Amino acid sequence: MTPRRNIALVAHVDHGKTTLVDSLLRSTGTFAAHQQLVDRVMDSDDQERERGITILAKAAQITYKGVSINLVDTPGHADFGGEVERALHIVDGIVLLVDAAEGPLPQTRYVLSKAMDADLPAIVVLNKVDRQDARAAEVLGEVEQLFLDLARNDEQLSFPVVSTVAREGRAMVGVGLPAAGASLEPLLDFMLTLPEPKCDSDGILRALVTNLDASDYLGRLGIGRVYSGVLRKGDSVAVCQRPTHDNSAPMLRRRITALQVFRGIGRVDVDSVEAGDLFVVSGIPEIEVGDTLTSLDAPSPLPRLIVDDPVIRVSFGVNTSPMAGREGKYLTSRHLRDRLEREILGNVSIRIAATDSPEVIEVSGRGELQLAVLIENMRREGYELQVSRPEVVTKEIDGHRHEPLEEGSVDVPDEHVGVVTQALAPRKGRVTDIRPGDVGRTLVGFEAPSRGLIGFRSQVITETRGTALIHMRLVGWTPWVGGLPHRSGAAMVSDRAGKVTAYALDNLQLRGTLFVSPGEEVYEGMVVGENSRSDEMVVNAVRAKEKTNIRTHSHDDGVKLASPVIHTLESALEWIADDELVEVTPASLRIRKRLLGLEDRRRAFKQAQ
Ligand SMILES: Nc1nc2c(ncn2[C@@H]2O[C@H](COP(=O)(O)OP(=O)(O)OP(=O)(O)O)[C@@H](O)[C@H]2O)c(=O)[nH]1
Ligand SMILES: [Mg+2]
Repeated sequence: MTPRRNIALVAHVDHGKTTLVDSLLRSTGTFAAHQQLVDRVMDSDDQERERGITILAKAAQITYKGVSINLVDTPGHADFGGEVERALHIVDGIVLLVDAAEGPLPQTRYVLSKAMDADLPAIVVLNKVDRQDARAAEVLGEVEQLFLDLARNDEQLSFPVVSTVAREGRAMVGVGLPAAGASLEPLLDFMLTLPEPKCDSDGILRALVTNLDASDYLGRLGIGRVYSGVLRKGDSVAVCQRPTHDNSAPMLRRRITALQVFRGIGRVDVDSVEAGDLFVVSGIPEIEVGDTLTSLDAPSPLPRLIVDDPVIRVSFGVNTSPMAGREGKYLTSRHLRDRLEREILGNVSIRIAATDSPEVIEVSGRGELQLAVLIENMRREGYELQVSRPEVVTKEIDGHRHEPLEEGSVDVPDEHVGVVTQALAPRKGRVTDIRPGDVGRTLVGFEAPSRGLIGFRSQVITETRGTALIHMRLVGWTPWVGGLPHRSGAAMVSDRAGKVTAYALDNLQLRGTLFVSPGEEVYEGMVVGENSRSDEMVVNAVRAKEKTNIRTHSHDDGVKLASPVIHTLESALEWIADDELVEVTPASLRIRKRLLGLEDRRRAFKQAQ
């Protein structure tokens, strides 16, 4: 049997995990010298490439000194923390990357504590030692302190340290700047000192599913690790499923029709996967994360892996705006439903549910960013839809309604501490800790209900002019905190269809902030801006200047318009109220009232009274 290692790369966002995987692939000759390799090859999804972040954990395989190493690249963004937790179940050690300038940040602590819980040994990589502001020796001190805080036993306190320039594939043992001609061998050699997978190829088959994927040809795929025995193509196995109300150990009998392992950045078909290796299995449409594949004769499931429940939900509806169908290809409820059903095939943390209306589907997930990524994917694929304001999922605990609670930290320049504390107060947030960070910066720790934190990130980023580093994650449930303030102004709503004129906007801009520009087409019930006051304002945004006398220049003379607020998908979803929707099409984002006609809104308002 080939000796092997399973290793996860974990770190705070942007500390260089995916870049290091590139260099490991190159330096082990996984790519032929002539092969062109894009940067961050593991970030294969379009949005991963554009946003520059990893969203899904993915595995690649390299061979070094005769040892086959599965590398699991994980996301550093907190919305995708569940991906990291599940990845830790299939590895036997971790590479903890820390940016040599930034030092350990909140997600560094989070992933390290999870690794320590699982008793996984670590290699510490001080990455980006080439940065002008690198302070590797100091950062190592901070990392040591972090280990002291989190270690469950003394063994966990000793770990090898490597300094790297991941981007250039250079490494050296200890702290310093690797020489110009250095390679990644020092790091690879330490990887071989991480433990071999503990496994028993002779035992009863037990294979845990820790992730899902989907393929156009093969349907739903289950990804995971064989803990004991051998998983064989063609064999029939027991699939141990999630317990239900009336069955504490539900089980299916299924045949393994196709089996793969990771090879380089791809996957290859195999006839069997031995204990200790990672597998990709197809042909079991019911497969879920947490399931064990085991022997039919003597089923022996592994402890079930719990997937965190979604905490935020929105509704996806058929686009009913007067402009529906102009830009998209897929418009019907059938299209939406099929697309969402395909999504949950391979996406563990998204759930969907039917609603009273066949035109509307409820979609829930782990965070705003996660849902935004899904919506963005759909519009790029040619879908049109309308989306409601995100709301949190609540839960009854001891007869009381609870809502999700998050803890977080904001790293800001000293002069902006007030921005953070003032943004938290109305959101029912509580500052838990204020301490000095890097020179001239402060770390503000806080706790707040998730509901209050919708929009917090964009507010703080804007008000600190992009200088804040924000990190939040779910920690549990808190009793419902009651009403929370939303935006300060109400909607400015167009009362008719037409093309926006500069002349009309010139007047309207005195009353609030505008979302549209001259020439843009609007419809009745479309939101064109935010009124400075808190009552809805119905306006004519298409009014043309009366032609009392003839002018020499054609444009609305001398009108000076402030530039409009251009909403992103995320900011539009945060901004809207319950009686509003965001209309999403491949080319446009518009905000609208649910009820487009003024009379309809008046009637609904009266009925609600
Ligand atoms: N100066 C310098 N920059 C680096 C180095 N390694 C990576 N980077 C840069 O750091 C940025 C983030 O790198 P990624 O590899 O995407 O980081 P990541 O940890 O995978 O990020 P997430 O997956 O989103 O958590 C990129 O712009 C890299 O080019 C390095 O050794 N030196
Ligand atoms: Mg990455």
